[in-house]
Order: sequence, then C-alpha cells, then structure tokens
Amino acid sequence: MIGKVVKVISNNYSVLVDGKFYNCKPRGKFRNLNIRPIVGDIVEINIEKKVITDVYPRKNELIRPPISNVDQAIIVTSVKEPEFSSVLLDKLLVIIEYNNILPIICFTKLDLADKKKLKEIKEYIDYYKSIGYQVYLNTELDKMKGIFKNKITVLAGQSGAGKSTLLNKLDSSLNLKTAPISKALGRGKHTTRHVELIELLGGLIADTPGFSAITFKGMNKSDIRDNFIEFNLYRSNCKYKDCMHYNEQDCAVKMKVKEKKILKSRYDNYINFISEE
Ligand SMILES: Nc1nc2c(ncn2[C@@H]2O[C@H](COP(=O)(O)OP(=O)(O)O)[C@@H](O)[C@H]2O)c(=O)[nH]1
Ligand SMILES: [Mg+2]
Ligand SMILES: [Zn+2]
Repeated sequence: MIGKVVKVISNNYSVLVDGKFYNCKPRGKFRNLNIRPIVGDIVEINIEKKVITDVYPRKNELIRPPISNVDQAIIVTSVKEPEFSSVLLDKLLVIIEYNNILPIICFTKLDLADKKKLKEIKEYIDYYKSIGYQVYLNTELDKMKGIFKNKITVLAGQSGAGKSTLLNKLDSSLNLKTAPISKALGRGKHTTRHVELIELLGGLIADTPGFSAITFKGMNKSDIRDNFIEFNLYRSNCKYKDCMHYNEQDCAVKMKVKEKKILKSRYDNYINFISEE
C-alpha cells in the first residue's frame, strides 16, 4: 500500500492511506542504508506488519523542519509589528524558488498601517504580482481557500507575522495558539518536539513554520542570481553570458533597474545577498 507520512514522533510514523491513519515503524534495514523517513514522504507500507518498507524518491526536502515533497510555501509578511522587510521577503523568495517550491505571498496587519505605509505596500504588491507571484491579503480568505487542495503547504515568515492566525481563520477547527508579538519574541525559539502535517481544505499543511533557519545554505552566488526570477527575463541582453549584473558593463538588468522596470529594492537586496555569500 502506498501512503504519506504525516507525523513522526521518535520512531513512530503515522501514515495516511485513503483517509485512514496507520501507525508504522520503519523497516530495520533503513538504519543501515541511512534512510530516515520524514514527514511528507510517499512510502510503501505493509499494513499487516505495520512497517514502512520503502521510501519513494523525494522531489525536495526541507531540513528545518524536516519535511519532504513540499509543493508550496506561503510567505506570511506583516506590514507592521513586525515591520515589513523587503530583505526578508526577497530572501525567502529566493530560497523557496531554489528548493523548487511554489512561493505564495500573504500580507497581514494592513489594519495597523497608516495611509503612507499602505501606499508603499501597494507598490510592492503590484510589483510582485507583475513578475508573476500570487499575492494575497490575509483578509482575502475566500480567494485563498482554493490553493490548498492536494498540496503540501508550509508557512514561512517572522514570528508574530500572523501565520497561526491566518490558518485559524481559514479553518477555525484548527484552534492553533496565537501570541501577541511581544510574547512571541520573548519566548525565543520554542523547540518543536515533532513535525506534523494537518489536513486543511483538501490538502496538508505543516503546523510549524518552515525555513526557520533562513540561510542560503547550498546556494552559490549564481544560484541567488538565477532565483531572482525577473532578472532572467533580461539576462540574454547582457553583454556577458555569465553576467552577475554587478560590475559588468552593458548589463541589461542594471539598465532595467535604471528604467524602473525592476524594483530598486529587489536589486539592492540581490547585491546584498551576493555580497554576504
Ligand atoms: N491587527 C492585526 N493583528 C494580527 C493580524 N494577524 C495576526 N495578528 C496578531 O498578531 C499576533 C501574532 O500572530 P500569530 O498568528 O501568533 O503569529 P505567528 O507567530 O506568525 O504564528 C497575534 O496577537 C495576532 O492576534 C492582523 O491581520 N491584524
Ligand atoms: Mg504561530
Ligand atoms: Zn547583467
């Protein structure tokens, strides 16, 4: 039988098969082969023996939290408390793109923003939409409800940004804990003992924030460049085939920044990222 691992507590695996959960142990040989099933894995199980016999190849794999086969990540971005950070947003976008996961942006706390801030955020929203990203507000629940079906979704974003609040609004039976920002920050890194995928609107969603360790691990400078997706629209016009869009002459990307076709903050963040690498 083929199933999906939805929960792991030490060596106990909960495997979902046709809407039913089976508690399984991994097959003994896995230890020697250095295979450790994780949440999200498609597995072969022997129902009588309650054993996972095989793990199918993963399309991707997050390290923290350990989840595989992730289809999409919602980047939950508050405009206030905590303050909007284009640096964090672009960093998450690049890392998520690199992992072959579909990024979806959701802005929260627009009710806390003044007119000036709203105008600024609106410009960001329009830009990110224009380069092809799905962008939602956390008040657009009906629009969002269709995106989860048959997908594994993780949430990313700062502590206090409103991730748990968003999930509770999408499905009030989830009853996830939410905390005011001061407390959320004061609590520091809470240790999550287990990872679990929970059912939400026809799909599965991780109840813990993904990408908690936000680094460019495994990425080199050109990986960072290639995952600023809109740069790729213009790079064929750069003079040098391997242009980093930095010090090179006749760079089409730098030209588009000048022409305001590429958002200045995107380019600045890119330069920062490749400089810190
Ligand atoms: N004003 C306002 N507060 C919000 C909004 N979304 C979440 N919050 C509050 O922000 C705090 C942190 O939310 P939470 O969902 O726990 O954030 P998480 O750490 O990302 O899961 C809580 O006090 C929420 O009530 C929003 O859209 N507007
Ligand atoms: Mg939370
Ligand atoms: Zn260039």
